[in-house]
Amino acid sequence: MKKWKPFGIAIGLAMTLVAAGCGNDTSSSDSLSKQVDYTIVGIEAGAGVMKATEKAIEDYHLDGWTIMPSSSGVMTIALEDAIEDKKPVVITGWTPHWMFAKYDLKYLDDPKGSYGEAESLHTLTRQGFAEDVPGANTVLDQFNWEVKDMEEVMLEVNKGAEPAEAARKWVDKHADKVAEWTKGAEEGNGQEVSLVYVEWDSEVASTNVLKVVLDDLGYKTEITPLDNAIMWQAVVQGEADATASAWLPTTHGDLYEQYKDQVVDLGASLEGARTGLVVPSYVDADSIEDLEPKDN
Ligand code: PBE
Repeated sequence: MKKWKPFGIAIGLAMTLVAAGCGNDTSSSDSLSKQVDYTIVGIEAGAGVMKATEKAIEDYHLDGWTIMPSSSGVMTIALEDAIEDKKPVVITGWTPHWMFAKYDLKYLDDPKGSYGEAESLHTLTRQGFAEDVPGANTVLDQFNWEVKDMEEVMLEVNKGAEPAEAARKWVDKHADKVAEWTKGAEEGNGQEVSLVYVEWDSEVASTNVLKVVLDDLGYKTEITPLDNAIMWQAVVQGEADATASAWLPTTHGDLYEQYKDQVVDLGASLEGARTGLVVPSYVDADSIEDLEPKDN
């Protein structure tokens, strides 16, 4: 799967460039909406923020706007390219994310609430996991950190560290916090634990940290990246033990409604998350209401 990633990025990037209006006659005196060619640079098609953006386009009557699906990696490349040229760009963004530490960015206000209120990241397990592997379940249940913790791991990865290395470094540095998660948890004896996630930078961070903590406690943790909908199904069907990648109540609200009786919700591991439309601070817009429909 990894092998094909650069290929995917190249294709996605080509799409980005085409859609970002190469060959389009825009000038800096045009409105922001025209300059970005009425296009929002999105991420993976199955992401909740993509659905929320479709809703925003309806809620704000942004007729003629397109959300370009790509990947989380391609989206950040499009953002970096725009910032280098000081050009406008509108992306689907979320917090926690390293991009807010690296660049000067802002969320566009969302007075109609298309993206919901503050989000929490929940940990879900398959039914029966607590009985089968109680020690690991205790850790997953007690797993709880803050936006700044997750961002610390994400920044390391963005600087080039392997996710596993960045996770190890964070765990070693925050032994007190980790001790709260493992408190009272039975040690493992090589039992396997399978965690599924989506390759969003935030979920790469949480899942790799959980793997280090569970492995240190004697479990043998396998982590597998999947498409969002398939990830939920894997836990529902018991093919995977758990995920820490559920964004609630809005982002994955539809999946939660569909599956809530077939999974065990261990509650939030992180509060104060958020999704929305994000632009560089130099962009002349503060609200989604400042975007204009395409008139033709
Ligand atoms: N995200 C990051 C996900 C949840 C985690 C905001 C890209 C989504 O939109 O589904």
